[in-house]
Amino acid sequence: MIETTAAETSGVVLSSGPQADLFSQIAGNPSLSASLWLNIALAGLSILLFIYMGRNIDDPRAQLIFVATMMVPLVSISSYTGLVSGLTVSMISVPYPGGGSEEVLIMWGRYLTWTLSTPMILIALGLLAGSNLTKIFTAVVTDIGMCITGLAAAMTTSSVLLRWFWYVISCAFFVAVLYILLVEWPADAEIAGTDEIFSTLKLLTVTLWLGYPIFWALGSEGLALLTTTQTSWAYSILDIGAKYFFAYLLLRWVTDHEGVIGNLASGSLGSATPADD
Ligand code: RET
Repeated sequence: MIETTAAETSGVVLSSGPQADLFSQIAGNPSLSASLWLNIALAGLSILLFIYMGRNIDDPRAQLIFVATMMVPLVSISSYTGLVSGLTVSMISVPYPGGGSEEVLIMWGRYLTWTLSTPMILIALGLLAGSNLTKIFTAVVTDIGMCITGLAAAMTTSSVLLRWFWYVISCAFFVAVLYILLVEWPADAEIAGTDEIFSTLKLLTVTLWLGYPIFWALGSEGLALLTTTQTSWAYSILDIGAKYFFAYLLLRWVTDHEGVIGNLASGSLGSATPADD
């Protein structure tokens, strides 16, 4: 028998099954939905704005920064589309430290897509700082380690201890990323002559990125002091700053200072050479 649902008559064709149930659960919670749709809208606007801002960039290193930065809203719009559609979320029985467990909606797609978006942010920052390839590689692989083990933490249901052990492993990877951001790249950026913009972006990045593990611990994946909707809003707001605002500041600077980036490239990707070297 073919049933006609409200969604079908309104133009959204729904099938039945677990994914459709998750879709309905999200769509039926206006605040949760808004936390996701807001990011889809902002990612879309950012993509259009950034294409416009980058239209005249000629220098290859500046273009590379531009491409890496453009990927951030592109991954984000895909990520949030996965979440609203019910594709990358699941009901998971989360064990809590106090004992007992609860069936909660886990947005695991976030951790998966951070694996693609956060390396782009780091590549852009590393290129801006005039970093060498070794440091960029190290930042990227430790960051991917952080995201994948964060995904493992969110998805482990067998043991509360192992769930938090994954969390600790993820934090250890994060420490390596923070070290490069706070110690290695500021020194490179000073030599490269990009230290002013680098220190602004470093401060923004480090402050906002620290919010993610904090909200993971407080949210429905961790101690459940926050509801799923509150956790989702926390990540969505952090994302707005860490992705679109970050990318806007970076691209605005790159378009205004293409020459500085161009001089950096006169060495190679491997060296942080002074602008007039
Ligand atoms: C998790 C939980 C486990 C411990 C740590 C985490 C860190 C996540 C971070 C995410 C940053 C995401 C950004 C996304 C933009 O697209 C995985 C939450 C350390 C730092 C900036």
